[in-house]
Amino acid sequence: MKRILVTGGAGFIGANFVRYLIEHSDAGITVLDALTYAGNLQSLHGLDRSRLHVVVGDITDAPLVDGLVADADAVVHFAAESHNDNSLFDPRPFLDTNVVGTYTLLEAVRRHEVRFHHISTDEVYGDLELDDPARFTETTPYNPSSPYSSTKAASDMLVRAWGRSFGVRATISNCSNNYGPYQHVEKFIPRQITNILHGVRPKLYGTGANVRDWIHVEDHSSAVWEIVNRGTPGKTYLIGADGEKNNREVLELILGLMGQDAAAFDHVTDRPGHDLRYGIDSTMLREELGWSPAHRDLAAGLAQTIDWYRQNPWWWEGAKAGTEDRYVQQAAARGTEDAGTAGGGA
Ligand code: NAD
Ligand code: TDX
Repeated sequence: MKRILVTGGAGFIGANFVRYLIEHSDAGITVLDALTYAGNLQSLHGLDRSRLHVVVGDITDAPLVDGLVADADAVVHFAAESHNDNSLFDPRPFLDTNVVGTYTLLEAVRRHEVRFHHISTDEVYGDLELDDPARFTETTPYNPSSPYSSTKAASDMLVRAWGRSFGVRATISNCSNNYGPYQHVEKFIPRQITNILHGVRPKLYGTGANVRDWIHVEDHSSAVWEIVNRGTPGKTYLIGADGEKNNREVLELILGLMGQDAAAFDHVTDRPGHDLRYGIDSTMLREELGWSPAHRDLAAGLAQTIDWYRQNPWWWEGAKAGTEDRYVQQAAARGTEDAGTAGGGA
């Protein structure tokens, strides 16, 4: 493939994917990113600009999208509003970007007959009981819980319909929770690491029994690249690395790795509608495309991630105080005052 259009390439996973492509392919890359609060061009620092072209713009801008898609051999679509807590506070941007934005891209790839890969989430399947032996598979019925996950589910349905009705050559991947460098400080792992670096006690929602299935972002990138190259249009692939752990265990690991007491955190009011457990069965991807994750040790991956945040405060410090202020505002709007750290702490 000569030119890949990566939407959301200045976000956490998109930027890591661009870095992966620079290293593991010879494709030219065009990034289309609106640089919302979650986008950061610094996440692409140091990359070979002869292979990377960045366009600042919105995926709902149909004429802009049409021109960029016309020049691409494939589109890999990461751009989204991605944070559940924000979707509970103000759902509208989630509908605009995740639903209308995906529709806008689908119409363009349909017109220009360009291969499309849609990045989605395991959250479309709802949640599992803690003791359920089952995990999500490609045939699990959709049952999203939050405004965020329902807009991702809607976008998946659009992709399937554009494949069946208009012959768009599209694949979908639904991945579990990613961690690694360049993740916004609003998300669980970087929020707690940067709180500890600021001398602020981490915040655990509810009891912390909720389980997430963690995958290193590099493994997500390698899986997506396999699917883009060798996946079967019309198919959905689940991406996961058998990394289930509850939030309390993850937080205790982080505290231990950062030399803190395992109990040095605060329980705060739970997220409304908080999904209990996600778990991915990625057998199909592994058997059909021979993919497997390179990072299998969460403690080692967390140690590397902690080190990255320690070494790169220039990348995250600018977003920290505003993010914590947003948590305070969201808690106040719900009448629960304990979820944020006003002013980012210090
Ligand atoms: P992110 O919030 O870090 O990045 C999203 C990027 O999209 C930002 O750079 C932002 O500026 C851009 N963007 C937002 N609205 C846009 C618009 N209207 N037009 C153009 N660009 C826009 O998100 P992320 O964590 O990197 O997630 C990327 C994708 O992966 C999303 O589709 C998300 O649903 C999916 N996903 C994320 C995870 C996870 O653990 N983070 C897991 C599974 C799937
Ligand atoms: O301060 C916190 N304390 C806490 O206990 C935060 C921010 C989160 N949590 C909990 C909520 C979740 O159970 O940690 C878990 C992970 O939270 P997030 O990082 O907000 O991720 P999650 O809601 O699980 O969604 C993520 O994975 C799936 C991504 O943000 C989504 O984009 C992706 O689709």
